[in-house]
Amino acid sequence: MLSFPKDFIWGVAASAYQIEGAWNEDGRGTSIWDTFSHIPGKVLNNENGDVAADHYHRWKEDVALMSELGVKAYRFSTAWPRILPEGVERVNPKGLDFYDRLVDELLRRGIEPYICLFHWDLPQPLQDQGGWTNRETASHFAEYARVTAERLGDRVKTWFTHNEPWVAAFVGHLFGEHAPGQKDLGAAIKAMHHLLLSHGLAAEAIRAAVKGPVQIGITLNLNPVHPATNSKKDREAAERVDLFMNRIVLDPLLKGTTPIQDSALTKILTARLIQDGDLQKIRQLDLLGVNYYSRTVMKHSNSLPVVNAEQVHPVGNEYSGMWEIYPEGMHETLKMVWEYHPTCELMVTENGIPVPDGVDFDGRVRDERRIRYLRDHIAQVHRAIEDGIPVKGYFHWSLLDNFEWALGYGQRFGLVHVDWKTQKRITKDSGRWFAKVIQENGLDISR
Ligand code: GCO
Repeated sequence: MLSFPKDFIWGVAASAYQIEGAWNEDGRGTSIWDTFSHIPGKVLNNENGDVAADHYHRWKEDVALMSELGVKAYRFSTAWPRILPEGVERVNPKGLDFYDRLVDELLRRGIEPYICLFHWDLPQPLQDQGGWTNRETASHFAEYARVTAERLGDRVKTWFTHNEPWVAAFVGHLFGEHAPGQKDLGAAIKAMHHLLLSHGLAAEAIRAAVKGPVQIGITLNLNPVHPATNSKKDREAAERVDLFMNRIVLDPLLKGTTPIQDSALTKILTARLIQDGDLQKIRQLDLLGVNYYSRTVMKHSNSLPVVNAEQVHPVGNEYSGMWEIYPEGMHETLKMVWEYHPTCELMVTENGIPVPDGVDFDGRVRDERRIRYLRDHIAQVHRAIEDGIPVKGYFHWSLLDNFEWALGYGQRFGLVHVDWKTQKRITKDSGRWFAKVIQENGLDISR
């Protein structure tokens, strides 16, 4: 049995746009993901989050499901457009009321609420003013943080400002595959900096709004970047990608520096972007959330500007619907971050696998692949703790099957199956398996 520390936190994670639905109900404003997903061709099968898992109406049933699993914590995001429909000024009371009821029900069930303020659903009116490429949005985010923390901060003690700001910046502004769907390196670099700056401004706003102790965190998509071969060209390509995927967020948050002024091109793009004092503001972190899914293997190529690298997919390994299965990368990532700059506690805030689960004749969902993925990755978390790395918790992605952004509903991540026609929930075998791990606070690797 691999036993975990007695205060280790076992949780599940989700995000507003991916599960809530009720996209235009009770005063919610439009987000950039409503706009983007309503444009034909942007999301597989033209699916969108209008209804999603209807969590906005089924939240009490979903909290009961968490309680049945024995989950100790729930990391969820609040929807900025539900709380401030125009992004600024006017507060929508029904939006705050929804999260107020959710927090109370979680606490009643003995489940600790962990709030993430931004999981990509920027209010459309702010996008109309330039969105994250506009420095003003960072200040508007701090105002949203203040309003939300003032209402919920008496009961919520851990606040993540952002979920994967790198994805919001680069997948949304350079690759164009996420909202707002831009394909502009300069826009992506501006968005990256303003997202990080907004983290610092929001940290100050939350500390001012919450009486008593509060933890400020951010969750980052981090993964080991390996060269396809041991050639100098491939090793240098991997180093460039590591800079643009991992160091571009870790340096500012953990060191108060930035690597994006190292290259001639980005030096031009960042001139006048990073103002005096910005990097000190960004460097405010009590807890770093690591979202780990897989590794990235890169070879030298001229296909991508600046990084001059191309991803390769090693043959012979197991793959899910979206990436390579690489459990040891969990340990490698946690070790990399801790050794990088050992300053703050770590949590695994997302880890999971998309599997096209089906319901068997007897009504069970026999998702053995997810159980194997969970077992192998949780064992790597245990290995990191054994190495003295302060990993304080593990949040599985996700409680429910949900809207997987540009891939729609085909990629199922839940411990609980959702029938998209009836909204019926069925706890999968992996859910019961995870419940046993929580109950035993340990992993029986023989199972
Ligand atoms: C992310 C996001 C989640 C995803 C999950 C599966 O990490 O991309 O935080 O919203 O749905 O990771 O891709």
